Amino acid sequence: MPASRDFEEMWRDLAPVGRSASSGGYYRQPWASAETELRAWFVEQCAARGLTVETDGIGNQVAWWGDGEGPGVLTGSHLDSVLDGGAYDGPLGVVSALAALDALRDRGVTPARPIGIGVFVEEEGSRFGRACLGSRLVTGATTWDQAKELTDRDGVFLADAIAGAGLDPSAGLLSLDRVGTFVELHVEQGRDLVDRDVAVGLASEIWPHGRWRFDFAGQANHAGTTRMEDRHDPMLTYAMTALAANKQARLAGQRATFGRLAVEPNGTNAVPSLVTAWLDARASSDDALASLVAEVQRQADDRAGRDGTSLVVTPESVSGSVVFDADLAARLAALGGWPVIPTQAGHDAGILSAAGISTAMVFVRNPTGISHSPDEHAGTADCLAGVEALADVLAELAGS
Ligand code: HGY
Ligand code: MN
Ligand code: MN
Ligand code: MN
Repeated sequence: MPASRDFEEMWRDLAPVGRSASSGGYYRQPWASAETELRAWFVEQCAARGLTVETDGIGNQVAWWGDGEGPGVLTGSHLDSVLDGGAYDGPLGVVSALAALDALRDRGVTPARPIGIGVFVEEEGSRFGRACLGSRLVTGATTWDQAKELTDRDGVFLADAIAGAGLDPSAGLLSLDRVGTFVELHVEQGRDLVDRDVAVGLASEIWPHGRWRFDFAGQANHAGTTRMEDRHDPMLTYAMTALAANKQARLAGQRATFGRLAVEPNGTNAVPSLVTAWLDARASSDDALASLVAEVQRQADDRAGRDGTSLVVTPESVSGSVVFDADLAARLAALGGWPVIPTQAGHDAGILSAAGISTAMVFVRNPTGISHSPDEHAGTADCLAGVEALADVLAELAGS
C-alpha cells in the first residue's frame, strides 16, 4: 500500500500533472488524461489511509472515514481546471481534506459522525460548458437527459468522453443521503484576505452568475472588395457588444467577461459569417444580474439592427444567489476568529447549498489575488493554516 503523504509531498505529487511547460498553467480538463490521473491519485491516497473510494458513473468520488451514526460531514472540492489554470483552484480543497483527516487522526479525534472526502467532476465547465456539472448532476440541478447531448470543442459527446475515461454513466450518480453538512476549502480567488492580512476566511455568500451564448450572424464577404458601408459584419456587432458589456458592468459595479470566442470561417481575408461569444456575467443580486444581462442584450440587439446582422442569445448554467447559513458561518468563524467574506466565484459548495445541504466554505489566502491563471498562488504556511482550520471545522461539525 502506498504510504500516505503529508501536505507538501501530496502537493509535489500533483504539481507536474497537466502542467504546461510553456505557460506553467494547468490543463486538467475532465475525462482527459491529466484529470483522470489525478482521480486515480486520489484513490491511492485514500487507500493509503485505509479509505475506500466510491466512484460514480461519471467520475465523482467520495470516501468515508468513521462509522459513527447520523448525517456525515463531507469535505472536498474538484480536481479539474480551467484552460491554463492555476494549481490551487480545486486541488487545494482535495489535498487539504486528506491532510485535515491526517491531522484529526494525529490529534486522536474519533469523529462521532462520519467524515467524507469528495471530488466533483467538471466543476469549471471548461470542457462541456456547464459549470459544476458533476455536482449539478448529483443534486439533480441538471438531469442526465439535459447533459448527455453536450459536446466539447471537438464535437465529442459528454457520454462518449466519460466512457472514454473508462466510466459508465449508466452506473448512476453519488448519493448525498449521508451528507448532513458540506465544507469546501478553496483558495481565495481575490484579494480580500490579502487586504485583511489574514491567512484563512469563511464564505458568507456566492454572487449569482451565469454564462450566456451570443451567436452573431452576418454576411460573409471579401475583406478587400467589400466597402465598409456595404458590410454586415458580425465581428463588429460582437465588438460593440463586448464594449457595452464592459461599460455596463463598470457602471453597475458588477462583472461581465467575454473570454471565449469562435469565429466562422475564421479566415484573415473574409468578413466572418458567424461570431459566437460567451458572456460570463456576475452580480451582487439576482435582480442586478438580470438587469445587467438584459441591458447588454438590449444594446447588442440595437447594434445588430444597425449592422444588418442578427443575434441569438442562449442562457447556459445560470446560478442564483447563494447565501450560506450565517449561524453556521458565525459558529465556525469563532473557532479561529476568521473573517466571513463574499465571493464572486462559483463552487460546488454553492450547488450543494442550493440543493438544501447545510454548507460552509473555508478560504485560504492567495497573495496574488489572481485566479484562473498560472499566476494563482497560495503560500505553504497559509495552506497548512488552512489544513488546521479545516481540521478544526471538521472536528467541530463531526463531534469527537
Ligand atoms: O467560474 C467560477 O467562478 C469557478 O471558479 N468555477
Ligand atoms: Mn475556478
Ligand atoms: Mn474552484
Ligand atoms: Mn481570393
